[in-house]
Amino acid sequence: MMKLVSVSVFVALFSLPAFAQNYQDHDAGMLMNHGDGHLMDMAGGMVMGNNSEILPGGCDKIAETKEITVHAGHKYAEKFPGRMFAFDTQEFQFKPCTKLTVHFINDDSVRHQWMMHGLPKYLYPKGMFHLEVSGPAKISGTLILPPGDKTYLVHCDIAQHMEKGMKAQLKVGKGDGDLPSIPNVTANTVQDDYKITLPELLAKAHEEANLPEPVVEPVLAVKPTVVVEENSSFSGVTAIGLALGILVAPALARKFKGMTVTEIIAYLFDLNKKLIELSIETVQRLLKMIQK
Ligand SMILES: [Cu+2]
Repeated sequence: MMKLVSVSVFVALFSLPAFAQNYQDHDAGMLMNHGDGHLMDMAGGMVMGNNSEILPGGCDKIAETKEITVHAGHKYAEKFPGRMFAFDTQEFQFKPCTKLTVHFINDDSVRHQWMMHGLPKYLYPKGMFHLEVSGPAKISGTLILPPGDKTYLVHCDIAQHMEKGMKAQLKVGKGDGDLPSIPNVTANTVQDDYKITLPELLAKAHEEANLPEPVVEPVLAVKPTVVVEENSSFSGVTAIGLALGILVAPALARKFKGMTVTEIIAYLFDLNKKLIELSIETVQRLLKMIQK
């Protein structure tokens, strides 16, 4: 029995770090100030558009002081089918002129951002307020929200992270509408469908695009004996090549040196055939363009 107890204690002791997630804290005091509210540290933590003092135009005073903690990570997307990354909150709402401090916790071992767009550019470089860190880590920043009712996009701008679900909206006042494809808040712009088959999907796309019936290629009465490769770059590139070839015909004469008369005739015949095929193809293409 004692043995079992000591084993359990041993196991419990060693599994503790697994329960207590260790976040690297990117303390604001450790961040280097690059001016313009751009703070950075050597460990890759970054804050852009940090502003805890200057009131945006139209704000007489700070209406409220708020603090939020937002988590980012793969696990928050588990409840959203087809999504890979998410914030733990998809929608935020604050009074105009709120002084907002965001504590951003990245639970993943990749880089994530909490990036807000559309802010006044005279106060926020590129109109952005932006927290970014490679996880697991925590980073904090402060901004003062502008006046007026407006909905701001918040997302992670790392390639494909927003498309995979890391997207939210922040409404100041009543906001001015909803953004699409926010997990659990608004419908996806392109709805995933896991049951449809590929031919059905193609037919549907065809129907939605309202395309005419596919045009059947006209069949030539006399088929060319040599099939020219169906290559879109053929006509243009080859035409230029042939034109150049004709222009430098005297130089070609050297090519024929040592060839028998029969070989030269065969070569010219082949070239002529190619030219005819090319013109047939060009006419076909032109006809197709006219039909469209
Ligand atoms: Cu991300």
